This record gives sequence, structure tokens and C-alpha cells, in this order.
Amino acid sequence: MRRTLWSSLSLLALAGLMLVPAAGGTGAERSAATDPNPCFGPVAADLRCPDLSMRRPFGLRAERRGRRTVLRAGNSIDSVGAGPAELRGRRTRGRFMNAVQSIYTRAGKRLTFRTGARLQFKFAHANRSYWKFYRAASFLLWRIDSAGIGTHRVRTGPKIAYCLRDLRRTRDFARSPRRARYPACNTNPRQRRVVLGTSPGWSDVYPPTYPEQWIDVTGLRGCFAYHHTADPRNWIHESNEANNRATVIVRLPYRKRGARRCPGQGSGSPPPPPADDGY
Ligand SMILES: [Ca+2]
Ligand SMILES: [Ca+2]
Repeated sequence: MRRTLWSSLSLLALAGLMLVPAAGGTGAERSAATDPNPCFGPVAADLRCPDLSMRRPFGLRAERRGRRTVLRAGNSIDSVGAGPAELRGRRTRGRFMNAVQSIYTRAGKRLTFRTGARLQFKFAHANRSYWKFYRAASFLLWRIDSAGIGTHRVRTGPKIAYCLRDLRRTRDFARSPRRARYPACNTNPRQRRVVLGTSPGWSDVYPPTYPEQWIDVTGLRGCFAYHHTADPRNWIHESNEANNRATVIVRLPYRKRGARRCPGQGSGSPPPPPADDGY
């Protein structure tokens, strides 16, 4: 007989893997305690777990910024799981909130998990500040060897905070709501609580022209892997944690056309991602 959700949760609790109450948050700057990912556990079959997937960096273009050169790229965080990726933030101090993750059961009940997630009130496009998911994504540049394998990280991009929202419906499947459920992010600096999320089938898309959509490539020559990674700190529990990084291979200095190819470039199968380097 299949174990029920609630008996499974009881077992988790007995094992010391306690869930926090739905009100969530401790008010501390950051809680060290986190809950294990239930999407790989015995209760997974009873849950509608989220899955974030990063689309391949697009719209690459070099741009001069004074004496520096940056390589811009657009990115898209796609929500492709059985349920939404949802965070509920509670103000701590300054421009941060502590957040807990909501995961919904197949019966529609909302469960709350501590993951260490934080939200940041961050200045962004349209000259406004927004409550965003802190470290929602990373931009990394790795040097690659003659086999197309990453050898070491050489640069990082400045952008790490993203809204999470239903901006564009990019997939049409049964679990995907036809209308946006998570609208634009909150812009109130005095806000005490916010809910951020992305519904299944929807994407949070950032064009290459937006602020901080770049990596500084000044002085670099040769072949590199330009990585975009969703949820690099793993602050959102997902049903698939292996599809969060997308890569394009570039030769620097960057030329849109006519550059000599690098190993793995244009093959359609980027080299294996480097081991997590903690960024
Ligand atoms: Ca994922
Ligand atoms: Ca994750």
C-alpha cells in the first residue's frame, strides 16, 4: 500500500527533518537550518514540485563601457515543473527579507519549507527598485580547454537578483494557468511581506539590454563557456536540479560573425558543466 503524504511527513518529522509552520520565517537575518528537498523523498509523489530550467543565453553582443568591454546576453528562467516555484518573504532588516518556499500537494494544500532563501530590494530596470529573489541566477565565464571542457572560472556577472514572475507563457500544457498568477514584483520599500513565484509553463525573461545583463570580458582572449545558472545556491527545492545551467561557447574578443570556432561551439551539445564552484 502506498504511504500517504501525512504519514510520510510524520516520518520525516520523526527523523528530525521538521517543516516550519506555514507562517514561516524566524525574523533572523538568515536561518542556518534548512529542510531537505521533499521532491526526491518518499512524499514526492504527493507533491506538485517546481522545476526551473535556464534557457540558453541569447542575443549576445559586445558593448564598450568606457575602457571596459562587456558581453551582454539575455536570459530566461523557465518554470517547467508540476507546480509553481513560490517564495514567501518576511522583512528582516534593511533591504532584505528571509523567505520560505511553498510547495503544493496534489490535493492543493500549501506546505512550507526552509531553504535559506532571501529576497532583496534591488534597483533594476525602469529606474525602480523591486523585491526580488536574491541569488536567483548567476552569470559565469569559464575558460575552456582544447576539448571544450571548463578549466577554471575567470569572471562573474553582477546580476544575481531576479523577480520570479509570470511574464510570458512559453509552454502550453495542462498544469499551466492561462493567465498570470504572479504579477510584477512589489516596488514598495516599506513592504513587510511579499510572495514571488513563477507558474508552470511561464517564464521570467530578461533581454540583453537590461541592467547588469553582462559579464566584463575586458582583456580576455580565447575560448570560453558563458554560463547562466538558475538557483545556483539551491534555495528552491525542485523535481530536477540538473537542468538549471545553460551555456554558449564564445571566442573573445567577441565578434558576432566570422570568428574562428571554439571546441564545442555550435555542436548543439555544450560541454559538461563544471563542478559547482560555490558562486
Ligand atoms: Ca531545475
Ligand atoms: Ca534548486
